[in-house]
Amino acid sequence: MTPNKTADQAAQRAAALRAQLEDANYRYYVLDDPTLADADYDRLLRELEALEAAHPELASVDSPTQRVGSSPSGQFDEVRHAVPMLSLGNAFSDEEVADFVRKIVERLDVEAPEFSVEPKLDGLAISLRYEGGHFVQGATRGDGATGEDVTANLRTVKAIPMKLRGEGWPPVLEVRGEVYMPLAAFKAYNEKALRDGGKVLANPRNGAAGSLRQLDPRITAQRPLAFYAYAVGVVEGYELPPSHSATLQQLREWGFPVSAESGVVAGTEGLLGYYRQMGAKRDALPFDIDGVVYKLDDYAGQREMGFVSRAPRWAIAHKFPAQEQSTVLEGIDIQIGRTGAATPVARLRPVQVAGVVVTNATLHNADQIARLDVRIGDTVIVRRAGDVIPEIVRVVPEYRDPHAPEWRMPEVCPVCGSEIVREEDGVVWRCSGELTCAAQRKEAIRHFASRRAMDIEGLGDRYIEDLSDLGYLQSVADLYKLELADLLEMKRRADERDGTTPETVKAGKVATKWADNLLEAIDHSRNTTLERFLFALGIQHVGESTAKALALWFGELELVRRLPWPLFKRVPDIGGEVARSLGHFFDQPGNQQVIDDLLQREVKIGDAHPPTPKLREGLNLATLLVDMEIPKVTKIRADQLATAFGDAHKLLDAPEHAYITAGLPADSAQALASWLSVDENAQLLTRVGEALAQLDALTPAASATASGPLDGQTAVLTGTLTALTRDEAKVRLEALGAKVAGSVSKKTAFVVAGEAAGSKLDKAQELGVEVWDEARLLAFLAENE
Ligand code: D41
Repeated sequence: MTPNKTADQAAQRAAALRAQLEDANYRYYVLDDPTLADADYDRLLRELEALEAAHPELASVDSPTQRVGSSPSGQFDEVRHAVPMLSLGNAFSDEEVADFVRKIVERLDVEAPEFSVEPKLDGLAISLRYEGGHFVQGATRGDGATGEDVTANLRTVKAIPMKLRGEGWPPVLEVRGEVYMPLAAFKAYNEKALRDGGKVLANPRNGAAGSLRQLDPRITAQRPLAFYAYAVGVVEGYELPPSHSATLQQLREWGFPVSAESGVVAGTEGLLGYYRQMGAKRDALPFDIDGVVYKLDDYAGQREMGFVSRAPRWAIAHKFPAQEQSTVLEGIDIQIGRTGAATPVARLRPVQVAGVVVTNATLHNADQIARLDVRIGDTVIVRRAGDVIPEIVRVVPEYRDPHAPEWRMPEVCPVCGSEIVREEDGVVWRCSGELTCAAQRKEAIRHFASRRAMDIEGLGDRYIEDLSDLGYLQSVADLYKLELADLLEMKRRADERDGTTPETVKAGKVATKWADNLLEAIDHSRNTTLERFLFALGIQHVGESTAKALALWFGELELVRRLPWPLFKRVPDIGGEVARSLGHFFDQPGNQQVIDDLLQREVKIGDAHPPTPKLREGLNLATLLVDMEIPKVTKIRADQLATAFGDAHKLLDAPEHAYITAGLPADSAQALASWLSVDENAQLLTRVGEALAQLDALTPAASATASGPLDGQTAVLTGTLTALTRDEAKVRLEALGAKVAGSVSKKTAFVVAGEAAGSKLDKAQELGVEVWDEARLLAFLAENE
């Protein structure tokens, strides 16, 4: 582009650029099929801007360059709607919809009238006026008769065409529709506002309404607004198609976005089917909707039905249950989780939200409370969407008691009185009481008994509460001490406390039956696996998959409970944080005591096996020195130290200058010496050295000192296994001495073929290699592990 083009050339180029940019908008907003990359759009737009600056005579209000907003106006002028913008009646139930249809059937004498159906967007209704195909004025609905002139703001909404496409449009056309803010844009806008310390939008609806009412169109231009057309107003010099659906199609051709979710259905059944379909889709839509709208499709029928006050008898909105309600925040409780995390929970005056009574809402953490600035006694907006836990969206500041103090995290745990401390990440607060805290103890027991842990059926929250409160459960190990008399006594005291004393023979029998069942379930849980047991202990950061990995790699509890933490890092996917958390847990004498008690009370871990031979691969002083996370001791330095000293004891006994002789640079040598001068660290190194020796003895190198039933045999796994993963099968076969290979040869001892096994199975059959199915594998493992 050169600014000194001739006026003619410039005009031609500007027209071409505008056409290209408008086409890009149309493809993006109407067809939902963008072809121009954002960067290219920007490039063309800048070229057009430069051209218009160099040739002021080319400027035009409907140029794509004007989408950035003109300068602010003092106020909005009034606009009278020549054809009033009607309001819509609401239906909240299937019966009301049936009534609506029945009236039409009766008056028009048709059997199953056809309806145009569309989602009801939660935005702001507007009217757009086009003269000669050019956008000339846009107004809000206002009271339906008079609205506000927001033309300048609407010019910034890229989904609204400034010029109509195609040809043959009416000389005067008013299009009505909804301006809304798509959810992704709303989220992105708020995230940016939070980062920049700006004001966040309360919800997409307010976002749309507030943006259109900005006096400065340049602010509106920053707001990501969109638009859907759903009706026409004044139409001059043109005969519309005979139905609403055909009109929408025509509007689409002229360049207006029309919802892709709109359609035509017949009769009450059709409407209700559409309602349920949209209800199911609601959470997945890229915009908020608060219901659906039904419009009699045939215009002749519409005219015959007419209006009542300002609402058409031929259209109705069928609303979804509201997802937001206001209520009063009566208090903020602190919930203490299994690991002590202190989570604030809002106690609400009960309120119906989307058909469910809500009494609690999550507040996530103290930061969230500060961000929302919620205070006890506030009127708050509660939202419940889909299956998610209800949450507080915002406070209604108008109803705030001016004396309400800011909320603060209590300094001590409401359950045990221990200090509540803030974690390093600054977000999580934790009760420091650990197992002296009854709340943490109860949560620990609940977790221990849960289905995926020890699976004690029938031990509900209520019983955990009562048994703990009455002193029967100090730790999870006490579960295995419970006797029939304890349970009956607990039940009696709980009934007494609650004022329910059903001292009848029948009640006595019911209680005994319940207690018998629970005792049986507890007894049943005694036989467990290492994986479940480790998971059940409720160690911070140790979920099911970590527990499983530990069980597979180390094989037996005695090992796991005694290992120093760096050894845990030998397991793939276990990093420093999880390893330290394991170490910390097993370093607590109280935790070791609980484990002793459990074993003594005959909890049996049935699947002990030697550590996997794979453990040996990384098991040497050098890797462990790296795992210990000693400052400035990198892999190279660790190798040098291991080569020079051979074992942990020698390293511990060596003076600092020996590190230098070993090849360490002065700064590493110094860092190591100062690290080792801390008693705890020296002890850790001693323990690591001992563990190394112990594991060396336990995990003979795969081929050398063989001792498993599959020693010297090579197995191949193929196909899909159902009861265990291939990785798991591999580790377990290796634990029994097998070598697991990737391809079948004459040397293969056996092939384990799961479902849909392919060429490896063919090969095995061809070579006459033994083939095991999954059942045989499981039987073999059960027998030999
Ligand atoms: O999506 C909407 N919010 C929507 C609103 C819609 N899809 N259709 C609508 N149709 C009408 C009539 C039938 C009167 C043309 C409406 C509205 N009205 C409406 N919006 C605000 C008040 C009325």
